[in-house]
Amino acid sequence: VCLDPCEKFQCPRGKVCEVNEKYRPVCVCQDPTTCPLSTSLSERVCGTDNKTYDNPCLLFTTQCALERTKQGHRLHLDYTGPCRYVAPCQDKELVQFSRQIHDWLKNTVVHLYEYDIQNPGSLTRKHRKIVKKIYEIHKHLKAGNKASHLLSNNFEVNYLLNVYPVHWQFGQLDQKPADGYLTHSELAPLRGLLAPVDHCASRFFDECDSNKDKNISLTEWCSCFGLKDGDHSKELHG
Ligand SMILES: [Ca+2]
Ligand SMILES: [Ca+2]
Repeated sequence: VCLDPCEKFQCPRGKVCEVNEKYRPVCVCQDPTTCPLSTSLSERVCGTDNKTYDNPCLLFTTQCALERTKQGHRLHLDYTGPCRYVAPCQDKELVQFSRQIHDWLKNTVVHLYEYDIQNPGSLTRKHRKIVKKIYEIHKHLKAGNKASHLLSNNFEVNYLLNVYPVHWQFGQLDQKPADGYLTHSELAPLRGLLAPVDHCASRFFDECDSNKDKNISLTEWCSCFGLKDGDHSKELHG
């Protein structure tokens, strides 16, 4: 009895394994009619084409059928749930959205330090040292003190308060692979979190890729948050 070559062969979503004439496993587009019938509305997802699909299987089989076309290249899962009417995001709102996300990242870094106090070892030593500094500057600022005396210069204060959180988030997302670029799937967790709650999220992430090569570089990412080259081209030492 021969082993089925497809038995341990994994295909990406939207594709199924087939045995070809050389008895080798190959991935081919899955027939959409073989997708499980959705009995629950909760399986619906919204694609980046702003169409609602009854379940992720239908979206991924459509994506496969459109593969190598411009349309298919742009089709991804945008968020779970049916597509909502999204009011166009105005320029002013986009700037405000970027500020809000920036503030949220800054707060996240402060909370990281608080979390690490409760759960020691969650941060690396180098990371904790920086996060602790940020935490302390925040405490001083809250108390109405000027923070700049804590550090040698304003570049350092600006780096820690404004730039580091943006770099940190980039590093958190840039994992598969960690190559200095964010792909659509690396961004998906953040996009999926923000897109359903803010109508500027999609525009923000799309425009972040300013050279339209489908990847977001660290420089592009930083300029999305209004950071200038001079703010982040230097790394902090010590
Ligand atoms: Ca990457
Ligand atoms: Ca790019």
